[in-house]
Amino acid sequence: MKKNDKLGFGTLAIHAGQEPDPNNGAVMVPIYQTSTYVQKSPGVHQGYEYSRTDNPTRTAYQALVAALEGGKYGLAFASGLATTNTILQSLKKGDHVLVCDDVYGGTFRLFDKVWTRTGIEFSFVDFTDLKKFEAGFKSNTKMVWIETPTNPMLKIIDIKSCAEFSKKKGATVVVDNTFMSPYFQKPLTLGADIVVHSVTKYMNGHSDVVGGVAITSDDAIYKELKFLQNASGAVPAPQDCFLVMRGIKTLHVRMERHAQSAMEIARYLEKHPKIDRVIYPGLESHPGHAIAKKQMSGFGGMITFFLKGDLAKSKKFLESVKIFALAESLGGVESLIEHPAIMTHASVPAETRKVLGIHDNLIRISVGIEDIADLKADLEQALDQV
Ligand code: P1T
Repeated sequence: MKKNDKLGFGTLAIHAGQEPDPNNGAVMVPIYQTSTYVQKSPGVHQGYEYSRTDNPTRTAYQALVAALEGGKYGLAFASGLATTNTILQSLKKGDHVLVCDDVYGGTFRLFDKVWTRTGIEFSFVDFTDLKKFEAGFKSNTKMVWIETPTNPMLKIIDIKSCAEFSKKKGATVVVDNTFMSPYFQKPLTLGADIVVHSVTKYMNGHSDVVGGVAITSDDAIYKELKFLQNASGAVPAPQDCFLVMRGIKTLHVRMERHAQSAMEIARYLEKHPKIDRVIYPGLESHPGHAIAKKQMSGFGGMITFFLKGDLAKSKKFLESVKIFALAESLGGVESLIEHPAIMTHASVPAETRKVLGIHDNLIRISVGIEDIADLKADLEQALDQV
C-alpha cells in the first residue's frame, strides 16, 4: 500500500493501522480480549506485556486515528474527559492554562472543580477576539485549550493565529476537534501540538461507545502522554477500540451527510417565524463564517438556535419531537436534540451561561443521517406545538 500521506481520507479511514492478520488472513483486526501476555523469560516478550500498557487492538486503533489527523502518534483513553484529564497531568502546580470561554460543560467542570485543587490556574477567555486571547497570557501560561467550533455556541476560533502566538509564548496548544472530526478540520496542520477527540461522538458515530483519543506529532509530548496513559491507566477496553475502528470506516461518508442535512436544516430554521436566531458555521450570518471557510473543509452537523419564547416553550418543543431524541451527546447517525442550560452545560455557573448566551430558549441539535424530509417534518410538527 502507498504511504499514509499519499492516500485519501476514505482509504485511510478503512485501512490505516489495519493489515490483514499475517497468521490467518483475518481482514478485521481481532478483539484481543486479554489482559496479559506470556513471556519466554522475564522481560522477553513479543512487544506486549500487560493490556493497560498496550494491547494489539488498541495499537491498530491508535495508528488509525493518528493517520486521520495527519499525526505521528495516537493515544486512546476511556472517555473524552479521561483524555483531557491525562493531558492535564503533564502540568504542575503553579502552571496556568488559558481556555476558550465556551467549552463542553464537563471540560469546564474538570478544570474549574477538579484541577484547581492541585494549584493549577485557569482563565476562560473569548478566543474569537484575538486581542483578548493575547491579553490572557501570563508568565506561567503553559497550555492553551481550544475547542472549535465551541460547545454549545459554535464559536469559531482561528487555530492558526492562536497557535502562532502561543508558540512565541512557549505554551502547548491543544485543540478539541470533536465537533469537526479530522474529515473537516486538521488542527495539527494549523499549528496545534495536540488534538483531542471525544470519540463518543462523530469518530465512533453510533452512540454505543464512550471513548477519547489524543494525537500528536511531537516526540517529547508523545513520550510524556504515553507514560501518563500507562501510569494513570484510563485506557479503553479492546472491544471499544474495535467498535470505534468499525465506526470510523464510514466517517467520511457520514460527515458529508451530516453537513449536507445540517445546512438544509439551518436554512430552514433561519426562515422559521418561531425561531429567533440560528447559529451554524455554514451560514453567511455566522460571525465566524469566513474563518470557518478557511480552516474547515465542511461545517459539520451541529446547529444551535434560539426559540422565540421562554423555558416553558423550549420544554414543549423538546417534548414534542418524535424522530430527534431528547438526549445528551452528539455525532451519532441518529438525530439528537437537547437543552444545554439544563443538560450538557448545567455545570457551568448560571452567570457564566448568561454571559455566553446559554439561555433558557437555547436548543442544540445534532443532525443525524436520517432522511432530511423526515427530520424537517419532525421539527416542523414540534414547532407547531409551541
Ligand atoms: O463524554 P466524553 O467522551 O468524556 O467527552 C467529553 C467531551 C469533550 N469534548 C467535547 C467537545 C464534548 O462535546 C464532550 C462531550 N460532550 C457531550 C456529552 C455533549 O453532549 O456535549
